[in-house]
Amino acid sequence: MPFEIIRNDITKVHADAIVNTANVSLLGGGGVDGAIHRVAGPELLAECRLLGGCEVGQAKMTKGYMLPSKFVIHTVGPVWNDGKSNEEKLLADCYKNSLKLAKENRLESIAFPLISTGAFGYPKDKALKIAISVIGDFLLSYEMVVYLVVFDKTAFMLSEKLFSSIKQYIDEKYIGEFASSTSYSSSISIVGSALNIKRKRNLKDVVKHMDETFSQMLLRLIDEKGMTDAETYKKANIDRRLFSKIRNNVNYNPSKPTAIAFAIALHLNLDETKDLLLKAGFALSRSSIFDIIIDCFLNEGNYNIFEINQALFAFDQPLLGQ
Ligand code: AR6
Repeated sequence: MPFEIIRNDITKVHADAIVNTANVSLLGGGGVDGAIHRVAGPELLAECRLLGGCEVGQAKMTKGYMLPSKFVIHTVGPVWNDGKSNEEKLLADCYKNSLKLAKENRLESIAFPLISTGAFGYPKDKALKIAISVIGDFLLSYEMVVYLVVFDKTAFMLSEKLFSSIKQYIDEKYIGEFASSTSYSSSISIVGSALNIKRKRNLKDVVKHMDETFSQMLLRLIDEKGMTDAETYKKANIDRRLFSKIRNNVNYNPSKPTAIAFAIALHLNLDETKDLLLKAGFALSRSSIFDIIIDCFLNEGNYNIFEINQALFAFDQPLLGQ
């Protein structure tokens, strides 16, 4: 998956580069900075001394020494004051400049911590939104694997308002394990009743495309929507190689999150999403939190896969994409 949110200690992440939340001196500190220097060893500090510090929002690169990552990209986040002191732009610059350095050095993967959200006090939900938006934009035009590594509990991941509106949606829709089969390969009748939404599609169209496989339907929809392959797999958070497998194998069987990711990329409505899922043998169910969150976003017409993944992560659900 090109963009992944993971829960881990960033010093343990195997990526071409990990990003350090440094300070302007680049001579070490606490938090991520302290952890990285401890694992990398004294040679890292020796190289940092040669860099002459770093301005807020900028980024500089060193080797990774004893770390599992080859490189460390040091960036300096803004200290949170009141939100009116250019913090947002400076934080976005940290992500942009780190990604730019990674691109210039042809790195294939990079792992970010949530910059500024520790000692520098940036509110985590706001910081996460900026991270997701900058990384998401970058991945629409460049191929790289980007990890966002979070360390602690996940409730902070969403603003209180978004979290409670999704929670309320789940509470209203969820019908419990006992009420229906949660099987992802449920039959058509479950698809029809699962979310109790009226079907809106042309019967002629349905009959005409009855024999299509998942791959055929996907490729047809891409054409019909006037999208390119690259646009589609990027918006689906799907790796180019996986996409070409699907394109080249008429009988390809995707996982459920992959199939939904394409539905999101193609801006399908709920019925169209169900049709596409059915081609892969899946359905949406009211006894699956994952399915209800997807339904919630489709209902809102929010097709930003990174925001959907942020919500799925916050509710401990699998993410969309590969
Ligand atoms: N792996 C992943 N995330 C971590 C780890 C870890 N090992 N440790 C902490 N976090 P911070 P800042 C999370 O304080 O706010 C240093 O002294 C942590 O929970 O590292 O940009 C520097 O020298 C938080 O969400 O960075 C600077 O002076 C996030 O990483 C100053 O702190 C960032 O926390 C930079 O402060």
